Amino acid sequence: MDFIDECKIYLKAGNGGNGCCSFRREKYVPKGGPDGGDGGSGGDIILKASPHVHTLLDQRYHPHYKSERGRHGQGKNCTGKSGQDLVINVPIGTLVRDLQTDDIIADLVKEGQCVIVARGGAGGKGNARFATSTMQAPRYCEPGSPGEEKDFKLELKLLADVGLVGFPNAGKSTFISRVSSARPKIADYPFTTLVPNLGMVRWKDSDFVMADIPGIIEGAHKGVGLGLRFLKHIERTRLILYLVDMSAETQRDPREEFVILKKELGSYSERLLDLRQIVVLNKCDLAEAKERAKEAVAFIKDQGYPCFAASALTGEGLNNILDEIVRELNEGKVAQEHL
Ligand SMILES: Nc1nc2c(ncn2[C@@H]2O[C@H](COP(=O)(O)OP(=O)(O)OP(=O)(O)O)[C@@H](O)[C@H]2O)c(=O)[nH]1
Ligand SMILES: [Mg+2]
Repeated sequence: MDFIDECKIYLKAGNGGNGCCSFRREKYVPKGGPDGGDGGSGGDIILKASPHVHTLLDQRYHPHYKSERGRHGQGKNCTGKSGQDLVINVPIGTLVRDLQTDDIIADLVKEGQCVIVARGGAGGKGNARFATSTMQAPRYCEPGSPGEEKDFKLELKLLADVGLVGFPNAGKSTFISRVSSARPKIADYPFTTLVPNLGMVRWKDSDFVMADIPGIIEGAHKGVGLGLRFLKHIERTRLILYLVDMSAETQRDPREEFVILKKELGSYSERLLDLRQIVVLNKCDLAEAKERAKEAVAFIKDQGYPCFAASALTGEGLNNILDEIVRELNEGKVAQEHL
């Protein structure tokens, strides 16, 4: 399934129905009064955050939506039926922007959260409403008002607590599959992961959501590799977990790898570097990796980051990392409560 995280949509809410101009006509009632009913209102268009939708695929392929118009009023004081509202389900984490102004209209972050993005037009009044003591037989009625029509941009930013960041092939997908329910594709070549994966982690008494995103390489901020566009999916996380490949295969100095990752994140958004960050030196089941890890641990700890040598493949060292993640997430929560 394609993973679509941006799209444009055009919405047209239903027009209101027209009011009706009519007079009571009955045998033996020579001058029946006005009895034209009001038009019904047009349906609204509503965006709703649903846990059953995971991408903006539907909206990308069907970018036009219309809700039902209100029915016209009728004689005998019959009000027209209102048009039905149209509810469009979008993934949790969808940001709604006005396409013209780029203003944020809504950020749908909770299950079931709704926003009316286009209001249906009001129904017009029927002539019965215009009758007064001096004007007993009004021959006019109102047309319905038009429903709102607008273009929007939808942008999905996943909601996760922890984001995995690393070069391609560092073992991010292996890591998430080891600690969570996620089962992404894992393979021995770069750019195996092309779309983000979310995984639910249960560790001791805590639950949190982890996001695995495609790998990042030097120059990603200039579009090299898959670029940095997937970083938007970790913008809302509270903690970044860097995975650095310690195997000799990479032919890169792991310290340099870490510096490049940070630089790329910073060039996407300085704010990412304000998040809590933990570094995992991965593939330490390999003898050569263990050796290389010693120097790297010192270098990274010197810069003030918690750093762990581990193996996503064998599971070695993962318990300590999960403990640290939970500790940092809880500390973050406490800090927020005191703001
Ligand atoms: N020896 C060893 N191999 C590992 C470890 N973790 C991952 N690998 C291997 O490294 C390769 C890449 O793993 P992935 O989990 O697909 O890496 P990734 O970071 O998700 O890669 P991309 O999706 O391309 O960014 C696979 O062949 C894994 O089996 C580890 O701890 N030790
Ligand atoms: Mg992967």
